[in-house]
Amino acid sequence: MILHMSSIMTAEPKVFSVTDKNGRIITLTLHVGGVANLVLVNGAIPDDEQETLLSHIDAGTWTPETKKRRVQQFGAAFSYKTKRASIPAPPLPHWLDTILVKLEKLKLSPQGGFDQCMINDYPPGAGIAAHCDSIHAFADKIISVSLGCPMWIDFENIKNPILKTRIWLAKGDILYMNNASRYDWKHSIAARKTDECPTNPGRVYKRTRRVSITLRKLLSRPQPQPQPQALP
Ligand SMILES: O=C(O)CCC(=O)C(=O)O
Repeated sequence: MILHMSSIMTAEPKVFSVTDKNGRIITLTLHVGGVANLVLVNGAIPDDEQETLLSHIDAGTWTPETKKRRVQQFGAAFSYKTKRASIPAPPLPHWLDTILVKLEKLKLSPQGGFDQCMINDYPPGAGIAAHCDSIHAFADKIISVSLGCPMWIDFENIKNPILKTRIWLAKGDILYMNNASRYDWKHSIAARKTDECPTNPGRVYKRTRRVSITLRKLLSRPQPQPQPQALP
């Protein structure tokens, strides 16, 4: 019998460790939170690299996405209205290379590499509604890099919404959604000002700013816009 991976709704987490070039131990959890094929890479981005990334991001131009959340897009701009990434956007900036190289080494890149990036800026109280990234715009394999304030990300199974779980995203963590975790589950971040502490559930702490970098592979590249004809 051939069992398609996406038919596995939940799976037992498995933990692996690798050492990076600076001797830091990075922990990878497969099927994190019981979500099949979801991978969490703890501490993937060291503090100094996080600061460099944030300074590049803060030198960029933001577009409001909701009342609170703002975004920067590269490669192509995704529209939540059309569910397509067909709007031309600047190419992926070179300062993303440190992440892209890391993802290649960890074997978390799609064939041909990532070519679309959305940076989300979450001020305290902002979240993102439950969604499964558009299957019309993006291929399998989606990355979210967390910078700034740690937060819970919620997962809910689309076919069986009773299956829910939450995963703690600390700064410098990378979350990798592929196969079942990309297609069969919605993910969201609750819009609220405080979060429950993961190690001490009785305690809450105030949220501060979180920034995430989402990397995806486009199903098709935006067509160049026709140039206006010069008047005779
Ligand atoms: O902020 C995150 O980690 C998730 C972002 C996300 O879901 C998206 O960009 O579609």
